[in-house]
Amino acid sequence: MPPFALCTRIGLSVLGAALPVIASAQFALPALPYAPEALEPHIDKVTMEIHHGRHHKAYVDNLNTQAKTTPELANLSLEQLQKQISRYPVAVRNNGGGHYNHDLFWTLMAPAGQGGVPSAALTKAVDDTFGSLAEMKKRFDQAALGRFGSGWAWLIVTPEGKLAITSTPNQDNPLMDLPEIQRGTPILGLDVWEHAYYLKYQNKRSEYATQWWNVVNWKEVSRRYEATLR
Ligand code: MN3
Repeated sequence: MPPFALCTRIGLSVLGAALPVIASAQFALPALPYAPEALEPHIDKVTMEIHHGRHHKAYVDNLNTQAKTTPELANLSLEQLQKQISRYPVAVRNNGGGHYNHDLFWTLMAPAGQGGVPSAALTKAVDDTFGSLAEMKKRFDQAALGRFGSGWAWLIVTPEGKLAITSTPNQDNPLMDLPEIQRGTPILGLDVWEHAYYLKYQNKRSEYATQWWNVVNWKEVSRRYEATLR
């Protein structure tokens, strides 16, 4: 669990013991796990500030608005929500997916040089599946570049325990119970919406995807991979 995951839902009961127990928890914007400039020069400070403080915040705010009319949303963890997203309107899919995807994305990056390397277990799985880390990155980049319009590229662990690369449109993700989605547990994801790179890279999504590998947090990716083995 990322260090801030416990803060992603805030119960109203903290407002005072005199209140009756109210079930309406809220979704909350997690703090970035590093300073907004920490990923420079690969991801610039202003992009991070806008991406986190405005785009991600908007998904959270919208989801909280939707939770007012659909109170059961507030009783679901973010992961639970993804896994039953087909029950809800597309606005919940977009904003609930947006919240989950970004909550995950921040943890998958670290300042260059601080993200470590893939663990032995992850390295073996990558080699067994793709032949090499370089080949995995190549196919991942193909998924990122091949996604028309806005969306995400993913490295997932399938229900059979295998690694696979996939991509989703918009704010969909591989946890969602939707027929068009290749399902699995995401352990690495790249946001290829233009808001993630346009200020620094303009239309050059390929250059953004290439530079992004410098700030991948392999410690966290490895941890997430190994969690799927248990
Ligand atoms: Mn984004």
